[in-house]
Amino acid sequence: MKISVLGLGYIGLPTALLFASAGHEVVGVDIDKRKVDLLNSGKLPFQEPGLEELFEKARDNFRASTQVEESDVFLIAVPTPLDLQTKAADLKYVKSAAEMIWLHLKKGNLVILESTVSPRTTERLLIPILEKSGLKAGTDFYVVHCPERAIPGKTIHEMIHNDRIIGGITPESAELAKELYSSFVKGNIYVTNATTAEFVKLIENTYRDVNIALVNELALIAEEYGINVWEAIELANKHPRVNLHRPGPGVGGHCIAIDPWFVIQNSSNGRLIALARHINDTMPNYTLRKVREMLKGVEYPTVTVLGVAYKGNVGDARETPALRFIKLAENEGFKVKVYDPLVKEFEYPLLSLEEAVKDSDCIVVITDHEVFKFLDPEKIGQLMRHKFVFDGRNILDHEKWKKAGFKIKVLGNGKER
Ligand code: SAJ
Repeated sequence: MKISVLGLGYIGLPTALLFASAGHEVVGVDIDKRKVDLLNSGKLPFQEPGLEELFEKARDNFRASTQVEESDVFLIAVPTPLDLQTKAADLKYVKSAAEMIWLHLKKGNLVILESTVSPRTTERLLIPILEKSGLKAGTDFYVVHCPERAIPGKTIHEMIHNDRIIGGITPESAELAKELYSSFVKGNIYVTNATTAEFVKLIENTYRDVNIALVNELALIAEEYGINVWEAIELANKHPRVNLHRPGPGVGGHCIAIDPWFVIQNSSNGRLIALARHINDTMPNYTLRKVREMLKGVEYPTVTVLGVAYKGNVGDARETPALRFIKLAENEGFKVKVYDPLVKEFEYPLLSLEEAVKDSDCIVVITDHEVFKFLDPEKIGQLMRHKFVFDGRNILDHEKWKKAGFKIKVLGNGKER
């Protein structure tokens, strides 16, 4: 098959390379000429475990281009960001991808939408654009929504091994796409209709968001009762049907914090989902409140943020709760310094550990990077002005830090009062 993949981002590029390494002829299309040139010269625009090896394997069957050309299959993997004003999916990239495709559409082609969208987008937005070709969806060409489900940091492994949901506008569309994905997917592939598939993708992330909101709320309640929520969660999870998530200083990334809005954008319901979003969105405010309490009396306080990636062990800072925390802290007159050994690009200067802790009053752990467990509190303490730590993820060895003279607060630990 000749496959054109539109959008060479975190999902589109690995998907294109997986199809290419399975023997298909793949053209990766992106409007960013720099990215296209980079790929054609054998370089990757971003890092992800296993991507380099995959690129090597796929190179003979893969090339990048800024133009769409005739193909058997067109796969759309463009971003669908949240429109902050309407709290709905911004579909401008899906629209422009579809506009590029219909000009080259032929009888028997398959069009796949992988981008995350709100229910009915395939039917109501994508198909009418494709039918500008004069061909009829479901009769002349095939259309499916096949949401990606891979987690950053393990994208390639999960793309191969996770189960997949394919929603066809007709059963034939779904079967055709199923056969195609079978060329590299080792998990089970389940078929349904397009609107259900759109909904399924969204409710997976909504499930996670609502569950995280639950533990975040429990963390606040536990503090009031003088309970350590981490101990309580561990004990509750001994129950065979309970699996509580981990509280934290906020929920970031381009999925969990966004997709719940797409579920409710065209629904008259969704109070719980919206409330969960609000609880998670305001965790950075709560974190700052706790830090302020710790630093009461300290003049012109400086805090050091440990970790600006949106989650542990990745270098991705998109929609990170750290940014909200930093902005709120600056608004209140805090000086903020940032240390994250995994992140390469950020709105604020990324300092060395020594620079970041020098003359600081408090370390605030926002991201649960594994490497933070191995920091040396003795050395760090010698550089700081005051020795306070707020551990928003409960990842540090608190006894070790206390021994080095630090006063520690852990999010959700009410036993510390
Ligand atoms: N988080 C918590 N507590 C937890 C788990 C996560 O505070 O117990 C926070 C993280 O720190 C992070 C955010 O939530 O800020 C999201 O992280 P995540 O690891 O839950 O998810 P993502 O956004 O990296 O990837 C999710 C995955 N979805 C699910 O697990 C249902 C992934 O499988 C999806 O493919 C991806 O969204 C996506 O692209 O939609």
